[in-house]
Amino acid sequence: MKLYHYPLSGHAHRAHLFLSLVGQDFELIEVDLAKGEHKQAAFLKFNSLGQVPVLVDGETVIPDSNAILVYLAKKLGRTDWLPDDPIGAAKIERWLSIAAGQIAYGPAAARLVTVFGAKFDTEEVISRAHDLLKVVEGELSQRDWLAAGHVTIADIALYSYIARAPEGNVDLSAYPQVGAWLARIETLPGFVPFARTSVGLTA
Ligand SMILES: N[C@@H](CCC(=O)N[C@@H](CS)C(=O)NCC(=O)O)C(=O)O
Repeated sequence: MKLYHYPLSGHAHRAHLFLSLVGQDFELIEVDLAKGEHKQAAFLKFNSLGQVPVLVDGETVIPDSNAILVYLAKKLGRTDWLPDDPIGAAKIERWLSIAAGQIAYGPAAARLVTVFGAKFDTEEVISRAHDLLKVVEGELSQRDWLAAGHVTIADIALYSYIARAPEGNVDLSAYPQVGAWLARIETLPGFVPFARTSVGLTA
């Protein structure tokens, strides 16, 4: 399999991390976002939105980080990572929606401001990040993992942008359960870290 990625993209890291955790052989192919490679015809044929990550598995092309998590778990028959039963699957889907919603418009957006100079309302995106972190902290005070009694793709979908939230000036110190959960993920066999940048609270 080939993963088209960008090293500073948390969406791409999400897919990279899961490929590594499930022990899948893969090749990383860097798409040069700075040079606009993602908006050129060769890449747009993989993802008409012109975004990384994209997974290519033979003739199959899967754009979108959460779609890649679902594809891999299903293809590899990993019901430990993505349960088949209606309630278990619905619990995962809830967190995938949060990853595409509150995470993207909260901690990911706050980091886009500091790492890439994106023009978002800084106060608003940081405040959205804290609103979400309070919810995640509350959920993790009841159990070790977000969607089941063990790690699932829900945890992987939220990991990268929460781990690097301080780069977007989102302070994680008020969320000890979140900190412990990040550490649990970081000790999983096959864990690969998301690149760090020295901006925001990590400057
Ligand atoms: N929903 C998509 C979002 C992907 C995304 O926002 N990718 C960013 C990098 S983090 C990107 O490629 N941005 C370039 C652009 O939108 O022009 C996913 O989960 O994969």
